[in-house]
Amino acid sequence: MSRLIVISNRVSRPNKSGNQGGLAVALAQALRESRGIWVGWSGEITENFTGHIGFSEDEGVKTATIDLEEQDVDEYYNGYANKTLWPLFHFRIDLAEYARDFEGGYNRVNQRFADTASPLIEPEDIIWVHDYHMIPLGQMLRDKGLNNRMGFFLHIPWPPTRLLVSLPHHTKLVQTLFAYDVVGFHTEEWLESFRHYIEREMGGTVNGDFVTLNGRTIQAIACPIGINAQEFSRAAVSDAASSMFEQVRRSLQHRALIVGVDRLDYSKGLEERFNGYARFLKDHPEHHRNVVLTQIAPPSRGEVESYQHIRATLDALAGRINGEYSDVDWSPVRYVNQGYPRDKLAGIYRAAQIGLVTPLRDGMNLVAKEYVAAQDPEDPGVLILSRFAGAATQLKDALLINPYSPEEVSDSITRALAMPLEERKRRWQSMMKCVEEQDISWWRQCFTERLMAVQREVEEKKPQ
Ligand code: ADQ
Repeated sequence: MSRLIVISNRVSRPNKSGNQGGLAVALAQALRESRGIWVGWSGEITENFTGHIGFSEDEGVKTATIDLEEQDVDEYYNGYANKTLWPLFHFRIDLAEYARDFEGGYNRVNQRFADTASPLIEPEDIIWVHDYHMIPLGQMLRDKGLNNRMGFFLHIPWPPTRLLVSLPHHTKLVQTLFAYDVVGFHTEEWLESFRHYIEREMGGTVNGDFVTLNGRTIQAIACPIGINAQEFSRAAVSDAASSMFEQVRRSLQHRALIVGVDRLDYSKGLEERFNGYARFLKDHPEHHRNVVLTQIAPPSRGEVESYQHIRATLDALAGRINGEYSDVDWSPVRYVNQGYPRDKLAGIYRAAQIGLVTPLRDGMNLVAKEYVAAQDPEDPGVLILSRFAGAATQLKDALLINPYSPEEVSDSITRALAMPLEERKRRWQSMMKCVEEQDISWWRQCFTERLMAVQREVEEKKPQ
């Protein structure tokens, strides 16, 4: 069996902290089941880049990390990745910043990762590169003479062609994806946008899963990421989860809990969620004192101005809603800026009658799946989900809404609060089936089996 080499921006250990992005959570689980190495940035800053590789092994996951210089982090991570690509790929060209330094830093750091990873890679290894931080890495590894099977997975949306063309040198960046053998997206919609760009903007051709550009053919596929559903369901009834469940329920004094859990990011539709909830309170005085919205939102990417801005906006909104509607013994919003360990988080999800997930764009959204997995089968809560999350293509029995509409958010809360047990169960069972069947192992196999097949085809041709 070939080793799996995973390369992604950050290498982190999900069990050690409660505050992890979905990619980190998913990859640790995937790597634990393989004998691979995870290569990435340590998260540390060094004064002068030396290329020194720090090796370690933790809970069966081998890691190889490098430290980056402050300028690298500014230009590559805060800059090109999070000020340019993230907003653009989430359809927010109004927030995207285009600076030559960012692009230079992005390429320089990707070259550093290529220099770090290449000596660790053996000919039979399968290389799996992750996300928008690392798009050109595959091409850089090829330039070093690596002939391995190589795949790339994009965890965020692929934007419509008309938006992507606003990126300076967009063709140059997209061209580098053709160094991989398989390129994966979460949904057909993102895949469709990619194909559209290749055909219309670059003059390439599409034939089923095969996409050809300048004589090079790759496979582009849709393969939705899942969670470790069994483990998460188990976590939801663990001691830690149960005591969290009790603590939350006690504090609610029989009020219904609506829960939101997101990194503090403008793509998650938090402002729209708060506005929708305010609309619900305005339209439904009969529900005052009966509900509480707990929004858990650990800050992320605080170096980036648009994130400071969303934080200030939400602070003000939470304060305004509470100021307007609170009574001496009831506040409609609990706004929490911290992360929780996964078992406690599972207990919070289980205590909530409604999971409110309203991203304006989201590659997939794992919170929606975690909420489903944490429910009590005998008394499940209702998932309200933005139709603009990749997860909406799978979780069709959620209450699917347009998060830009405060009325739809408000109406869906009213509907969820009144939903009969039988309907809740029916919807939950259908969603849970999907969450269990298309889980994290299914996702990994979906992608790596394609990658293995590429090698077989090459090998089969050799004897001729
Ligand atoms: P994210 O944008 O980080 O991931 P998401 O998929 O929702 O979004 O994953 C967030 C993860 O962080 C979840 O596992 C959640 O439990 C955890 N988390 C969030 N807040 C937390 C808190 N307060 N305490 C503890 N844990 C918390 C990116 C893409 C998504 C895609 C994933 C995976 O933006 O669209 O689903 O990658 O591909």
